[in-house]
Amino acid sequence: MNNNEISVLKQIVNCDAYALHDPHSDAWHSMVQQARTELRQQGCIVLNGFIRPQILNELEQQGETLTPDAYYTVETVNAYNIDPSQLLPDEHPAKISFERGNAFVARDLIPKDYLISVLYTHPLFKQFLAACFEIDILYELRDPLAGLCMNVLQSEREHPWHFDINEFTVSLLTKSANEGGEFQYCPNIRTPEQENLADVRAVITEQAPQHIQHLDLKCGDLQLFMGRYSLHRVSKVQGEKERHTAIFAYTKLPDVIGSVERTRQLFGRVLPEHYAAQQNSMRSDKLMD
Ligand SMILES: O=C(O)CCC(=O)C(=O)O
Ligand SMILES: [Fe+2]
Repeated sequence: MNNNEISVLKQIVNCDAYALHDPHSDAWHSMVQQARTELRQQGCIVLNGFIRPQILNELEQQGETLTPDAYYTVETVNAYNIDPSQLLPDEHPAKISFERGNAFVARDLIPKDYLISVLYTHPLFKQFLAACFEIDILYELRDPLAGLCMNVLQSEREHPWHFDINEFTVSLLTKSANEGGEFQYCPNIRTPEQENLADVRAVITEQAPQHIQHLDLKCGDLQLFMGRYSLHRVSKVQGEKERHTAIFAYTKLPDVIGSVERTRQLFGRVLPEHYAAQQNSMRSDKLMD
């Protein structure tokens, strides 16, 4: 690692608290150990104050310049993002639909010198995350639109209960709502082998608050999350202020590109790379979505 890369990292990350710049240090190893333990138990860890407080304003402002370019649409979805008209029993939780009102700014609209782009591609950031997730190497998506996105929730919009397609996600709150916009999740409510439909149904019909954890995220907190197994949502944003998160998606395998259908849903457009990759599949489990 050259000194320039280390100094770039130190301008963004609070390296006094999180020693990402020094993977050989005891501090780095104990941080990773703690993250692994919490991820195994809870499927989630929050690194409070991960970003240097001096640049939080810049981080928020950069996000604000991007949001006019987000793809705004309100979609009817279910927790699995599958077609609910397929043959499913009436009590199946995929029969319950919600309005997904979050908007995404795609990667090709985020300048390469923006803080979130620099962080997403930084080798020391990726090395640290790979270690936390107990993976040898994390790859950026080869998808020109997904991989790095800004997620925008305007007033009265919510990101309803769902599972992610990716096994794990890393996100960073860059602007918080005045009210609402709370991240809520049910740790490991399903496993690669078991859907656990009864509990999922209980949660999304508001019958099982005991399964739900609530996160009080602040701008600059980094969240590591196993979103394929933990049902989660962002509650409705209230008040005028928007909620913005940067979503850093990585995969265990190189060259991952999203499907044509999903790309169109999320970004409202599809590029030649998506059609070319249409045959590729990244599924590694037996789950339905
Ligand atoms: O915006 C967030 O905090 C989480 C977003 C999320 O769950 C997703 O994009 O899949
Ligand atoms: Fe998600």
